[in-house]
Formats: sequence, C-alpha cells, structure tokens
Amino acid sequence: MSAVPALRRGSLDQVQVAMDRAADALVDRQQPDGSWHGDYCGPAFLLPTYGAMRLITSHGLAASEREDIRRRLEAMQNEDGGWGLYAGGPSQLYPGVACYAVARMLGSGADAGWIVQARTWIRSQGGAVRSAPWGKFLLAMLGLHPYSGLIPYGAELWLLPSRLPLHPANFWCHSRQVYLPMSYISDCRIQRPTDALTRKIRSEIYLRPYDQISWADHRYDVAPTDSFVPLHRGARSVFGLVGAIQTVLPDRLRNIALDRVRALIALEDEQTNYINLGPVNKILNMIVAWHEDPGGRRFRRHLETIDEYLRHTDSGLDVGGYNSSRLWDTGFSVQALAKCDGRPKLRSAIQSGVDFIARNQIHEDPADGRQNYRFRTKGAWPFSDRRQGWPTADCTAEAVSALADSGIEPASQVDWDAATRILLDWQNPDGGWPTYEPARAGGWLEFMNPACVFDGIVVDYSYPECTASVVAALQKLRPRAAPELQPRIVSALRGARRYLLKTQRVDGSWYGSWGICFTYGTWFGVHGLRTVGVGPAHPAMRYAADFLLSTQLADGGWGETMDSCRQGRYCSSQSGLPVQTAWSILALLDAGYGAHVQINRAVQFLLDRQDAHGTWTQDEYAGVFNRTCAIHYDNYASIFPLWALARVIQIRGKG
Ligand code: LAN
Repeated sequence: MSAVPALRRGSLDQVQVAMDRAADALVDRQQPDGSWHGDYCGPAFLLPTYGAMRLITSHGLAASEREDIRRRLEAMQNEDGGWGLYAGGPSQLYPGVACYAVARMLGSGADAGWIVQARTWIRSQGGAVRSAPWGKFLLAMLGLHPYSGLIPYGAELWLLPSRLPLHPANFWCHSRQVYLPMSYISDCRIQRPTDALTRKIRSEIYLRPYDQISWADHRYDVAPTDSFVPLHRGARSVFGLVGAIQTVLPDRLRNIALDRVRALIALEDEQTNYINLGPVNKILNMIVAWHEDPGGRRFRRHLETIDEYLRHTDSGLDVGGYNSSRLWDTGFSVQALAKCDGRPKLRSAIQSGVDFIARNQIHEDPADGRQNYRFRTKGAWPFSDRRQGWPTADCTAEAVSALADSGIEPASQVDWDAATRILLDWQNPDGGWPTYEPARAGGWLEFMNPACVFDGIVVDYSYPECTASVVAALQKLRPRAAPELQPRIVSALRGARRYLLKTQRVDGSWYGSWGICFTYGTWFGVHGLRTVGVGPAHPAMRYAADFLLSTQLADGGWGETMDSCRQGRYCSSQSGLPVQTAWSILALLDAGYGAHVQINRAVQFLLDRQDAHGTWTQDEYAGVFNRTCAIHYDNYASIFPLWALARVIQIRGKG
C-alpha cells in the first residue's frame, strides 16, 4: 500500500498545518497544574438528587441557589414536558418525577408553564407510582412516597457472609457504594418533614389521592419508559424475602446491620477524602453524615468537597458525572501531543502533563480496605486525581501509555513495578479487563439489577476498551518489568487476544460501553489486537476495516447516536461527527488501511470542520455509561481529531 492518493484539496502540508493549529489549541486548554480539565456533564438525574440533598440537609436555602437549580432544571426539560436520563434524552418517569418534585419544593409554582407541562407529562405516563425504583427512593426522601412501598434496600444484606454472591460486596463498586447509603437512608426513614407543600405535590404527581394508593401493589410497577431492564422475577423473590425478614428481625440485629453500614460509609468517606466514588454516593453519603450529626465534622468535610462536583453554567447550576475527568483527559492529551513533532511549546506542555500524571499515581492500598471489600490500589491511577482514591484499569493503562509515549522523564518518581503488578492482577478469568475491580460474580448475577433504567450495573465485566488500553500499556511496561513478571505478561497478552477475538461481532465491530458506540469499541478492539500481534492480514482486521469502511457517511465523516448503545445495533447520525470520525481513522490506520482512499475523505472532513481556533466542536454526546445514559466529554473534540491527523502524517509521511 505504498501509492498514497492525494487528498482532494491540498496535500500532506495542509494536514500538517491543521495538526499544528490543533496542537496549539489543545495546549491552550491546559490548566496551570498541567492537567486538562473540561466539563463532564449530561446526566440529568444528578441535579435533582443534589437538590433533594440540599432540601433535606439545609435549612433556609439561599434564594439564589434555589433559582440556580430551578433554572437548570427548566433548561434540561424536553419539549414534551418530561426529562431524560441525560439532557436531551427521551423522557422517562424517573428523571421526570425527580426534577418535578425538586423544582416544586424549591419554589417553582404549580401554575408556571413548564411545571404544568411537566405535570401533564408525568400524569400521562400513569403518575409517579410507575417510576423506576430510584425515582421512588428520591420521592421517599422528600416525603412524597412511603418508604414501606419501596423495594427493600436491606442493610441486613451486609451481615451475610461475603462468600455468598448476593452479598452486596460482590456487586460492581458503583452499585454497592450507592446501595450502601440507600439502605441506611431507607432503614432510618430519613425524610424531609411533611408540610402543606408536600401534601400539595402529592396530589399533583399521583393520579389517585395519596392515602388511597395501595403502595404494595405498585412496588414493582414500572412504566415502559423506565423499563430498559425490567425487574427480574428472581430479584423480586429476593426482595420479597428480604422484606419478610426485615419485619421479623429483632431490633438488636437491625442495629448491628446499621452500625456495619454506617462504618462502611465512613470508611468510603475517609478513603476518598470525602470526594467519594461518584456523584450519587457522594450526595447520599452526605445525607447520612448530616443525619448522624448535622453540625459534625463529617458533614462539614462533605460540604468542603461538594463543589468539585458542581458546575456553574449559563443556564444555572449543574452536577458533573465525576469530581473531574482530569487524569483521563490528560493521558489522552499527552498521547496526542506526543505524536506531533516536538516544537518547544508542545514539549513543555507535555512535560507538565507528564508531571501531573506522575504526581497522581496512587502509592498505597486503601487504609482498612479489606474491611470494605476494596481491591488494591497501589501503583494505579484514577479517572480524576489521586485524592479520589478509586483507580481503574484503563485509567492506569492510559496514564502508563502517556508516560511511556511522551519520551520525557517526569519530575516525580513513577512506580513502574507496582503499575505492572496491579494491571496484571486486574485481569478477569475471561482474559479481558474490568473497570475498577476483577469481576466478583458471573454475569448471571445481573438478574439482581434493581435500577431498571441502567444495564450492566451488577458485575464488573470485562470490556474491550479496558482490555485494549491495558495490553497497550503492558507492552510498554514490558522492557522495564522484573524478569519474574515476564511470563505473566506473556500469558496476560495471550488471554487478551483470546478475549478480543471472542468479543468481535459478526459484522466486524465491537460494542463500546463507555463511548458511543461501535466506532469507539472498534477503535479499541483493533488497537488491542494490533498490540497483541494480530496483523493487517488477519481476518479479524479485515472484518473490522470492512465494518468501518461501510459505515462512513457521504460527508466523509462517521457519526453514531445513543440509539446504538440502547439498541445494540449501529445507528448512524445524520452527518459526520469529529470525534467518531477520528476514532474511525485511528482504527483504520491500526488495521493497516493507512493508504485507503476513504481515509482521504475522512481527513478532508476533519479539515473542513476545523474551526477558527484550530479545534473542533461536537455538541452531540460521545460518552455513555450503562447503555442508557449519555455523558459529555468536553475535551474529546480537541484531542481525538488532532491525534488522528498526527497519525495520518506519521504514516503517510513515511510513504
Ligand atoms: C465513568 C467515567 C470513566 C469511565 C471510563 C474510564 C472512561 C471507562 O473506560 C471505564 C468506566 C468509567 C470509570 C466510568 C464508569 C461509570 C461512571 C463512573 C462514569 C461513566 C462516570 C459516571 C458513571 C457513574 C456510574 C454515574 C453514577 C450512576 C450510577 C448508575 C451509579
């Protein structure tokens, strides 16, 4: 493939100019601490959860804060009057009732146009009795639903031996850390005091008078909008059993369970410097800390860090999906910049990025981590920064790749050996890598998913993306690794190869779970295979390339929508999107298609869409989690198109 067809308008020089401008633009976005930081927003269920927490824990909320939350809730409302799980997503009852209740309690009048519209939508879906369980839980905290009508979030489950798969310790960390405070809050019946407003809202969100509703009949009643994963019969049986046990359990045992849960929550708070694993358990743990002692140290510590989750936008206050995406964005930014030729400006940006990454390696395991079922953390990197304390396999891997590719020595010491060991220990038996912890149960345990609106939340499965990131890092760590680790690395790579080949779909693509969607998964799938020695002649590479070549749009770009994630089949957007286009180019280059004429059209697409600042914008989401919720990665449109152009130049420059 040596004959390289010329680009339609211009040549490699033009690509070079575009790349240089893009690199400058990315450097301009770097923060003084060396990191890249951007908005990480989109999920619309977080703001009402935060609002509920403020309503419960703060007396006399400032008028300006009330207004800031209300404005943002209104801004995220859909035209049909409802709210999606993420801003702009199809309306669902859970976010709908949550946003409605919080808006009303923060002072939005029952007759305001948007509130009337919202109420009409909620009632047209059968009212709040049909919300997914998390919506009912939020309503219960606000006094708008009896706790007795919820599925039981038994604190008692934490008293079981953790060898039993049903013990929450075996759940994906996000689920268990959310269900932990949920069990405490529901067992203690923590609730905003009932007043006239509560009674008024009760009459608005239900179709029947509140005291005539048979709550038990609606415990498992979930509207079609909220039933992405219907409650499994087996799970209902378990909940039924837990509920029955709760009614006969002596107080003494219940108190032991609550003490245990309280201790586990306190451990999570301390281990994460009160930042917590994510926004949901952060907000719920705050309610628990407040309940224990409203004026106490722990609630104060929580208040000090909550700002890290908050975003002040033009349309009001919003809650981000994590305390930041700094480490992740910095890892990718450094890798993209390292592929451009090393002008001094870029080199110094890379240096400070590398220093940021090196400073944020975690050098210890969680204090008392055994007590709360934590996996090791020594040697690893998290998604945001080390204070948060919950590293993931792929964040660790991308950090390692950035450090290795930069060709620059970081100012602080990196523990390469610990990084290698933890990456090896993270591998699942199926040969792939999970997110935070090796899977603790088989996929069959997913039947216990009690959320309905999210999928894949019970088990830390292997993911092609995480797997590909890790194998790339292991290859880079190999030359530095101790001799006794070499055979382990070889066998880990062999397992990864098996896993990646097995997860490729018949159409040649991979399903991506953390980016939208097949384009994302296929970039990682191809890159991972290439890293473990699968060459361009291998049929898996051909299939993957065929898949990509067949999905290119007429404008030369690629674009996918959230429907891909939800439906599990490729759903193209109307026109090309810069981020997905970049992922596709990168995948095709890895698959050995660097000279293909379709790459020219794709590169031309990127050149045409580059803006006056040298960067790209993409309003459409590129990130996703748990198949149903989109999330916006602010820096992706500045990183990946640059990365793709730099690789095109690397490959074609040689030709
Ligand atoms: C994230 C953010 C980062 C993301 C990547 C590192 C990109 C991915 O490759 C692995 C999974 C991970 C760590 C991830 C998992 C799910 C998260 C934590 C999120 C998408 C950010 C928010 C989301 C979290 C679950 C939101 C809270 C909702 C619940 C259902 C608890």
